[in-house]
Amino acid sequence: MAQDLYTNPDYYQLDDLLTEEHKMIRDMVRAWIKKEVSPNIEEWAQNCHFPKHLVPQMGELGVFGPTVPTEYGGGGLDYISYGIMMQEIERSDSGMRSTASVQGSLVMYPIYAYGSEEQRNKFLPKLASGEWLGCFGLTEPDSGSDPSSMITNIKDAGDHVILNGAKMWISNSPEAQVAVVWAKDEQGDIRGMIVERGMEGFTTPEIHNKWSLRASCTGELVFDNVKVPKENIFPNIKGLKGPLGCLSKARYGIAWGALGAAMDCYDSALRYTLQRSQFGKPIAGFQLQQKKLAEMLSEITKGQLLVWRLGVLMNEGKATPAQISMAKRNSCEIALNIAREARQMHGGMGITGEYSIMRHMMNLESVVTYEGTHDIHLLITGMDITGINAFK
Ligand code: TGC
Ligand code: FAD
Repeated sequence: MAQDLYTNPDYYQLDDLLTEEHKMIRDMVRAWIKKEVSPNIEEWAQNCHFPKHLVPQMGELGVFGPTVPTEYGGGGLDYISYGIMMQEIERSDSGMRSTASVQGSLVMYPIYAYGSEEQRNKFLPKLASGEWLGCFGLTEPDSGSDPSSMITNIKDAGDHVILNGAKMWISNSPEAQVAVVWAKDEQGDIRGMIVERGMEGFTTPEIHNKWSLRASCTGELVFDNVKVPKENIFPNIKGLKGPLGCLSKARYGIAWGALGAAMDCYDSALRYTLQRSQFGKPIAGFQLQQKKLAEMLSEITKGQLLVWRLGVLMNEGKATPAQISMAKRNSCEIALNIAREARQMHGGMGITGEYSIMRHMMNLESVVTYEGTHDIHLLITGMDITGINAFK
């Protein structure tokens, strides 16, 4: 097991923009990652093992729902704190960050923002502590980038609804106790609801054979005439803006998180090229390697400034969905490019599990696809600046 020597690149003294509380949160999450995740993550990923024993620890650490008010078990923190947490977690593994961002942004957030007081009290504290794991079902086999085309549906049956359909590619689903599910009602409106494990007709088959996010479990959600009590339906939201509102929170976390993966790749590449000698000197002494390192650090620094500013806008309630899309897309692109360059800079060693690079690279292929693909986010920006919809 290679030692975890990570130190984050901070070329423009971004630390000066952080509060003491932010730095304390970062140091706490980093110490936990170094102790509990780094020594084992490679083996878990190689063996497609989801480390579910870490879920309560993540709850204790406070990474589930950090922006949810403390009265519901959340952290009551700001969005920069949330971003820092996602960055520290994803620098270890995108799958670990997935676990945290699904739980916080896609499960706890909608229960908090759209749920009844009873729903908040019943579900949020157990999700915040990690006693329960949640998942979020929007995507379907024939409905990915265009979620409005979903066919999963509910029919009124008195004090409950009957849910039928299937969701695909759902992070955490095989291990989740609760699922936030989006389905069309008889009027064709998208409604959100909480489906609980154990409800008759509800199953969560696992999806196997992934080359990416191997330490995160992914599955389906299958609903065969599931009776969902009406008290489990979100009373305060209707329409696609419900799930899209959750995605805005999660995409924000990914914008910080994917940069974390990039920072880990850069950190590793810098150390490796200083230590590895060929032709009688460290390979970091060759111009081609320096070009790669300088460009990596430039992109990381620009990305860091972008997500920090976005965090300020989030705190002020001023960030737009299109701004979030730009940051998610930018961070994913930077991270993938840096992972690919870093892989080459590690030579043959770059394909092994001795270094985190290849794992990051494979993980990032999912990160650039989920929560809206790279091209979808580009089209969101395109529509925002031109006013013309190029999706349809
Ligand atoms: P459109 O007509 O544009 O919008 C419908 C309504 O929603 C509002 N809206 C948003 N609200 C909040 N946040 C956002 N980001 C929003 N984007 C749009 C919009 O204002 C409108 O409101 P209203 O009041 O007028 O009804 O919808 P459209 O059908 O044209 O679709 C637009 C499009 C393509 C951008 C959208 O559907 C989209 O983002 N597609 C990508 C799908 C996606 O991201 N799926 C993610 C699934 S979950 C996931 O991947 C989890 S992985 C987690 C992990 O493991 O980390
Ligand atoms: P498609 O929508 O079929 O897209 C295929 C290609 O066509 C893409 O390149 C896309 O950009 C392009 N395309 C589509 N429409 C247009 C257009 N109008 N113009 C130009 N190009 C277009 N979903 C959930 O609901 N919950 C989860 O927890 C979740 N977790 C996931 C975990 C993993 C590991 C993965 C891989 C996916 C997960 N997803 C989840 C699903 C994810 O959000 C979708 O995969 C993603 O939204 C893309 O949908 P799709 O795969 O159906 O691709």
